[in-house]
Amino acid sequence: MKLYDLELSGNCYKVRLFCALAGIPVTLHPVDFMGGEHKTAPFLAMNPLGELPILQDGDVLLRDSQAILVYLATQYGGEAWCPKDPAHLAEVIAWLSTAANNIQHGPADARLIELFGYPLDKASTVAQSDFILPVFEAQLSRHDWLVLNRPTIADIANFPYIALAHQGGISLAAYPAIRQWMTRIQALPNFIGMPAID
Ligand SMILES: N[C@@H](CCC(=O)N[C@@H](CS)C(=O)NCC(=O)O)C(=O)O
Repeated sequence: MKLYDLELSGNCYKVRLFCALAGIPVTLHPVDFMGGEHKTAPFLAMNPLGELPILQDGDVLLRDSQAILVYLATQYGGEAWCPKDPAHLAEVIAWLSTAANNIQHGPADARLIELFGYPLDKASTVAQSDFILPVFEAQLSRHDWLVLNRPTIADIANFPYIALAHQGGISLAAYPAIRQWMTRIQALPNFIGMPAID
């Protein structure tokens, strides 16, 4: 199994992290992102959106970190990381959607501005963070994990860009339950970090 990867990408990291936690062997294929390799014809043939990560597992070729987590968890993880019953599965998907929307357009985009100079609207990323982080804080004040009473791909999908929020100038000081949840994730067996996440 091959992951087309970028070390500094939180979206790639969530796949690397999940593979480590679930014990799924994966070969990393680092992509020359700054050189625009992900926008070349062979890459656009794999992902017309021109984005990383991309996962190749035999004949299966997948884009989007959330979709990749669903595939890996259901193909290789049984029900441990992704419940099958419809109500809980839908809850997981709601949090995956939150990762791709609110967290992406909040702390993740704030980091893109501060770290990589992307021409995005900083005020909008701060407003989005101010909206969504209290939602996480409320949920995690009542529960150790986002869904069910155990870690699932819902936690893994949201963790990276919340843990990297400081790089976008978004403080987690007002969110003690989020910080405790991050500590719980970092204590999971076989946890791996990335630059700026120990
Ligand atoms: N929803 C996608 C977003 C992927 C994404 O935006 N990836 C970034 C790297 S973190 C990328 O490749 N961006 C392309 C670019 O900025 O040109 C996912 O979760 O995988």
